[in-house]
Amino acid sequence: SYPILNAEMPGREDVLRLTPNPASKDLLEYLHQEGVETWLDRYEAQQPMCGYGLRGLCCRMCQWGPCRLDNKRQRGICGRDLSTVIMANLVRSLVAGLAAHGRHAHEVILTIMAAAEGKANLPLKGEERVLDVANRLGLTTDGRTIKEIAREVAEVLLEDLGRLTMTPIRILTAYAPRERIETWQTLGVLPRSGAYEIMETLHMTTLGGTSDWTSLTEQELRAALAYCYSTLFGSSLATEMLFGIPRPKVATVNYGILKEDHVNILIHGHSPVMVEKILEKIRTPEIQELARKAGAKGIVVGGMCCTGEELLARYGVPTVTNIMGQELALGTGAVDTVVVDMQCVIPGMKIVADCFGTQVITTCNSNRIPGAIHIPFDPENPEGLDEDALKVARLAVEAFAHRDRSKMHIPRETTEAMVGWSYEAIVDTFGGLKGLLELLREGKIKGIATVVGCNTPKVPYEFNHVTIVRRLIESDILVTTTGCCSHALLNAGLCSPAAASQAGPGLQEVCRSRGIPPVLAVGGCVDNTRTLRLFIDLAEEAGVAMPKMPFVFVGPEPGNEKTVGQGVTFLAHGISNVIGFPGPIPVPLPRPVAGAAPDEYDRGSNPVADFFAGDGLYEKVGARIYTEPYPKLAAQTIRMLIRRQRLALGWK
Ligand code: XCC
Repeated sequence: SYPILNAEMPGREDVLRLTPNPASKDLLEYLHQEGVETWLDRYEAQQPMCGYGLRGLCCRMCQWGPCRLDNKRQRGICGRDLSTVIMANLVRSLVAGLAAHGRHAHEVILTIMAAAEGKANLPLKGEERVLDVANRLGLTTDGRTIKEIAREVAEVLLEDLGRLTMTPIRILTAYAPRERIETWQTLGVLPRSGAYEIMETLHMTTLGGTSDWTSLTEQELRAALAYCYSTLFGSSLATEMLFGIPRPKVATVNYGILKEDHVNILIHGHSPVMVEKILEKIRTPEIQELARKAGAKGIVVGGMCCTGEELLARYGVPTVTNIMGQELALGTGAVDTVVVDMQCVIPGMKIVADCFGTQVITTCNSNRIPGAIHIPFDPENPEGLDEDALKVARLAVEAFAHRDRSKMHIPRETTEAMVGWSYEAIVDTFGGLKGLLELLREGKIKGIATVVGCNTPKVPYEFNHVTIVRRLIESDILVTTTGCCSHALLNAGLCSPAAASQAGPGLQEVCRSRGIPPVLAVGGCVDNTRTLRLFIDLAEEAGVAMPKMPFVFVGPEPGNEKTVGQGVTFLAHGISNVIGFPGPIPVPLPRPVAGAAPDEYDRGSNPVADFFAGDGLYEKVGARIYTEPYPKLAAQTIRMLIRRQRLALGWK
């Protein structure tokens, strides 16, 4: 039977009581008083949410339906059963995320080609990465210019994105551990490319496609591996080739970086290509002078979402907030212009922008917004890049003169952070992989948890991220973080070396002696590759298969379709997931939900939940999914998992 899920969703009071950043609380209250609509108002208006949709039991993959499946109607009109519907919905959302990261990778890879061919005025700042990837791929480097090598690497990355024949993804062969490749080969889940697996997934799940839900679990793994090695690696490596490998640096973050008497420009999205140029133009004497003429004391650039993380990691450009903070940032009334590229730019942001007269500039043809100024970057026609970036910089500065100063409400919070934790930066800080492994073995660091992902209104905004991570570092678990989660942790001060005082004795000593924070912000979401590479290489250094290592993937507040692939990527590598809110699977919760009537509890089990949370997936890849919406209990689950792994390894 298929039980009904009824998790406790927070109301406005819960959000205001529990959200950890005083600046967010302040702005949520302020905007509510001012009658400016935000996600919180629309979230309330959506209650109660559709129970079929919440559980992945609504099938909309043909025009016969939609079919809603439950205990009484266990098949859709075509005869498709519950498990197939749940799995089809899941794997479709995974490939939607794959498409998003794939489009991101595509833009950066084509930009490398344009830079290498001299069409785009962009230097290749990441020579070290170009050579490293070329060597791993076995390309000839002797006697060739860096541009020639970069061009060839970019061709491989592009092919990995779009290949249609059964040749393995070359980056997978170059970076994945042998033991895992053999496992995936045995399971028959080696992918062809990002684009192919999207096509195959949609093909398998359309009307009259597969009715064997277990074949969709295989496609889920296959598509996740394509997601990982063609789009995440594709974006992350290509961006490092273009703009360099980040190194540790100190920065200031949070809403208080916005200044009343400065031009405030926010950059937002995921692909840091055009914004790199815009930043260059903003720093020119011409634009600085223009700002002074407009009456500003200077120019502040602040970052949101993953484009923000990219600039934070590379240049220490301050970040402000994440996907669910974007409306709040504009609600300060102090932002003159927001420049957006692709993904996670919610339509609600423009509604708030219009309330405060904020200028919105879009730079990606895939992410148009009605009423915004559109100055697109096209890597296949990059000749106008400099001119267009200058145009954006000018427009952004000129907007300062039109700001309505009666509406400004800037919270004062600023937070210090140490950022720029690339794979190389982490390894160097610990004196090589050996050094970090030794700390793990002796138990000064008990394990590594990568705590990542979006925000969701289904938990009190940022509360789960911050609560879980506080508990983990207290237990000597080192944390790496990316994306919207990292904005929450950055603003909470957990990425500052001073946060070492909140860590347990072992981790505290490790951090103090190196002057580093217990939470390492490694970059945007595509840079989960940095943590994955660390996990792969540490396991190899230890001579232990990945599923045996004391590593955990944690997604406390999943939101975007892109997060599905992140979790399954780590699962495929043998790293268990602890997820804060159930995915669209009817998951039996471990206990009754407070306040709910007994018959509303989730009880029993179903084949898909059993597969992911029970032994099905575990027997294939050595990892499973744990679902725990309550953050203190989630932290406890993570501690137990790590403890169990350590005991099995014979580590204290
Ligand atoms: Fe988007 Fe990347 Fe999710 Fe945040 S964490 S909501 S995907 S910005 Ni990447």
